[in-house]
Amino acid sequence: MRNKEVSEKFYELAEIAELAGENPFKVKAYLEAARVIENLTVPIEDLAASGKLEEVKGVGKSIAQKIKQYLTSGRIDKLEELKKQVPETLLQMEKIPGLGAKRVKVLYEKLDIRTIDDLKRAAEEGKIREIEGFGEKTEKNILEGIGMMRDKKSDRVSIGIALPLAEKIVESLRNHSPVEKILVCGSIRRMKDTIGDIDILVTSNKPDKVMDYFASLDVVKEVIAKGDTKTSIVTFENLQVDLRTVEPDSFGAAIQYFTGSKQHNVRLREIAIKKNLKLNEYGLFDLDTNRKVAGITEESIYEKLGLQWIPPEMREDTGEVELAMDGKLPRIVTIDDIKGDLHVHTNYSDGSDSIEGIARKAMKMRYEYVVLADHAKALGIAGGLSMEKYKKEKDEVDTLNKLLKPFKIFLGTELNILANGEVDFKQEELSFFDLCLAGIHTGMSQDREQITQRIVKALGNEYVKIIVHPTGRIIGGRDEYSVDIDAIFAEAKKYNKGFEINASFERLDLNEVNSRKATESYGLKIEIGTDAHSIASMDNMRYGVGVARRAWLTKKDVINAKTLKEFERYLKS
Ligand code: DGT
Ligand code: CA
Ligand code: CA
Repeated sequence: MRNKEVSEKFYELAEIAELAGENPFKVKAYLEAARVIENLTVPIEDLAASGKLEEVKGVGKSIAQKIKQYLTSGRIDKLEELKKQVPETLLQMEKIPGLGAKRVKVLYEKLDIRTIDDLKRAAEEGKIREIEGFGEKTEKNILEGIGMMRDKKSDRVSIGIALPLAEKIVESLRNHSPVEKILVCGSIRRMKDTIGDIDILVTSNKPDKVMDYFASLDVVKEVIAKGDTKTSIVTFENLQVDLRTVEPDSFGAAIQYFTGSKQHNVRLREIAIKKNLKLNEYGLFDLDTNRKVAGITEESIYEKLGLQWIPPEMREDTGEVELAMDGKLPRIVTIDDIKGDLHVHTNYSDGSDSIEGIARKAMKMRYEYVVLADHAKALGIAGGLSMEKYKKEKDEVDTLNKLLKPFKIFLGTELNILANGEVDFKQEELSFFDLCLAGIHTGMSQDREQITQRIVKALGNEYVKIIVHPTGRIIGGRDEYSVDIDAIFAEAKKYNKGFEINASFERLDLNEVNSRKATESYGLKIEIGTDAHSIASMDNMRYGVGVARRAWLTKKDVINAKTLKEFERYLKS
């Protein structure tokens, strides 16, 4: 049921519409719709599917259209349009305890308060209490609210939050400031699963212009430091972003240095010393003459150190330097090697998109196949399917496959590993599916022995081929459940079963350590699946591939790097 989610969108729409100065009747209508949807007792997606939205009180033609758009595409055009009209700083202000859209709008109109800094100053100067309807108490609350917002300690965030943000900043700088070269370095370039801060390097002949523009970006909550070569800001997500300008003839050395990791860089400097060279962020220098021997490109630095160029994802000093010295780096898997997504949810269960939409997206991503893996019946809250529903789904798959050839849709299922290690369906029913994935969705607080035994039992089921999100962690949400990973890997080896790197950026599970262990120590195969519940989330594949690359996986370790032919053979095995 997606009522809550849709309702929240309409609350957001109402707030933004108010800030944007939309007609008050419209604002009221959005608010009313949000409340009605929140209190509906039937799933709104069912009403939409049966064309009954407009029968709901408070839902007229235009609101119904917006609901439908949101349910199918995950966005509301009107909302996106309004967002462009309202400065991001106002939207953020509105989240301060004690302030709502109405008040933010008044502050903006009466005192020209546009940012949290403006607000703080006005409150400190006692200007806010003078506005009608505000008073001294409100002013005090606002100051406290700002304090609370700023004190919120920023933890590491998922790469799925940090990377798109970094890309947005890079695009703005590219389009609106005089940058020449620009690259995101640090842990993002290494595709680490969580990110502490964002490091961006640029070259420019007008660095001060670039710095000014950077500090004025609408993602900026606070400028921490602003200098000639480095500016640091904090975004509204509480993420720090460091922007550095470097000289063009040091760019290679600088991106090498600021990509890290620190441990990898330490190793490189040791190698440099042995060769009577010195490596720093400005270049590689001959110790006797102080002459620069490399620095413009990163490749030249590795080359002069006698190393193969090392992919950023491998730069953690876990053996990559030795291999690069011997010219023996593995060819790690790339996003282009991926030929299909084996874990996608459709609107048959709790996904938001149709089979055809998913298939067309997969084709656009140049995949050769996709596996639909809707939830099975035991997961009621996610609209888990009965065998009858899967059969209906299969009919649609068969019809589409005729149309989309040679692209191929497979019908899979995401089974639940129940508390006793059994799954949702009987063995003879499981034979119906092209691919059975299985995962733990409930009973995660069982003890280590119990959880391990559950998975061991599921691995023994001849139809279960892959264990999905094997440790259950949610980044920033939930720790891994307690499980003996070596025991389940050893068991899986007996039957040649696979494990998933769940590419959804809140999960990234298996993580890099366990993925590397599975392949290196146990010779197991890995499936990288997005667990997408919408077409847009199928793009999360790149985060899963990031984990795989950090785990040194090659194409042959990855089940969905198989061509369609090879994959069909795998399904039959
Ligand atoms: P993060 O931000 O915690 O996710 O991780 P990184 O790796 O992005 O770390 P960060 O932002 O502190 O520094 C970026 C890179 O700069 C780091 O990977 C290597 C380089 N770096 C920073 N500080 C040092 C240092 O003291 N020594 C060396 N060798 N390199 C450093
Ligand atoms: Ca960083
Ligand atoms: Ca940094």
